[in-house]
Amino acid sequence: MPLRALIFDVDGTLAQTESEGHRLAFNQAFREAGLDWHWDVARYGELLAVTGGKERMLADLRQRDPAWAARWTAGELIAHLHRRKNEIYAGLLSEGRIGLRPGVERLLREARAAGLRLAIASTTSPENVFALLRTTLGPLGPRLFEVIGAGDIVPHKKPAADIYLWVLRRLHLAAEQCLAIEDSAPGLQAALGAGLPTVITTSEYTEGQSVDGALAVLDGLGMPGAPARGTAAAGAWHGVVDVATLNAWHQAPPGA
Ligand code: XBP
Ligand code: MG
Repeated sequence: MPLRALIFDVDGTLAQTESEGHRLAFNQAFREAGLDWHWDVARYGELLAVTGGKERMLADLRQRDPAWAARWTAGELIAHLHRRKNEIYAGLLSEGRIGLRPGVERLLREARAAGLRLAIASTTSPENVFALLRTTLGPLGPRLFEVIGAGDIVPHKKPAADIYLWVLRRLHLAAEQCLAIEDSAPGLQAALGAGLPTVITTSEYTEGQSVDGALAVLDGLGMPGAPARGTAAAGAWHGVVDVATLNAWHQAPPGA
């Protein structure tokens, strides 16, 4: 089946948003609320195993203080912290502190020119996705994507396949007509669970994660003069991931 659409993950894939974006915003929200919580880079890396900001805070609190976490006011606090964290995160984006990863804008442009449809499947809150697309691609950035699936619109976040299945339904496409681009093991599990062939571009926190089953595992999408490196099937691969490359991997998956 010909490739018709690319479905992008957001955090880690479109941009390195976690350590200098979400993490900083969480810590500022904690401080403003008078809490002595602080997530350093290493602790945040561990906590990324829990997808979703609200879920991540609750998991951390459950580990540190299960009695506190069980109180009904914990839910209220977490909802407040999450709202504030997203406001702070939007502020960091509007200061231009986070850009798209190299090769992302190139591939989006090439994909549009080739008539491929574009979509987003993310665990993060919709307002964060829209803010990132606007600050990096301009006010109409979100409109490049025909379907944007994000946050709590599905009952189960990645690694569940729900968000990808939601996006596929709205695209009216079969999984075999699409290709997912992800950066993490939970993201890959979600995409594969929906039947999607998937390319991994590892990010600041996900290098070395177990990503068996991906079409290719690369350190990025690459740019002319700065190729991506990694593996496709069992073999080493380097180059610039363009529409022709994705079509070739999609039609004849490496190692098939
Ligand atoms: C990454 C995530 C998110 C963000 C924070 O999602 O796990 O939880 O860290 O987002 P993805 P919220 O890679 O699927 O885009 O605080 O808005 O939940
Ligand atoms: Mg991700």
